[in-house]
Amino acid sequence: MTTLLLTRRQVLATGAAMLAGSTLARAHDGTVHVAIRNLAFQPAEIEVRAGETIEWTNDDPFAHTATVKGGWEVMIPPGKKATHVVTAGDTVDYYCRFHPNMKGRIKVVD
Ligand SMILES: [Cu+2]
Repeated sequence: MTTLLLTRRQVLATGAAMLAGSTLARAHDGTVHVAIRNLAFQPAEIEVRAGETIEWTNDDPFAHTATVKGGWEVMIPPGKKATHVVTAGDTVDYYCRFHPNMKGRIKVVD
């Protein structure tokens, strides 16, 4: 029983650490970098300010997109980079049109 509780706490602590790590991709030069590798946005969640640029680098050998349903879309060819300038209303979830399991989130902060 005690062992089980400890295990649960350890699992919760690990999850919290992973969440904290996901928001560490803050920009210092006005550009936030997101890598695309093995069908995943890395990091999947980023925080940006309005006016900053998100730059995706596609390290996979096939095309991806960053697509916001009902909003904008950026095409990222294999081996290339593509950018999007963040606007104030851009707190959005996005995905890849070709691989809908690829998901990312952009949070605009002040
Ligand atoms: Cu894709």
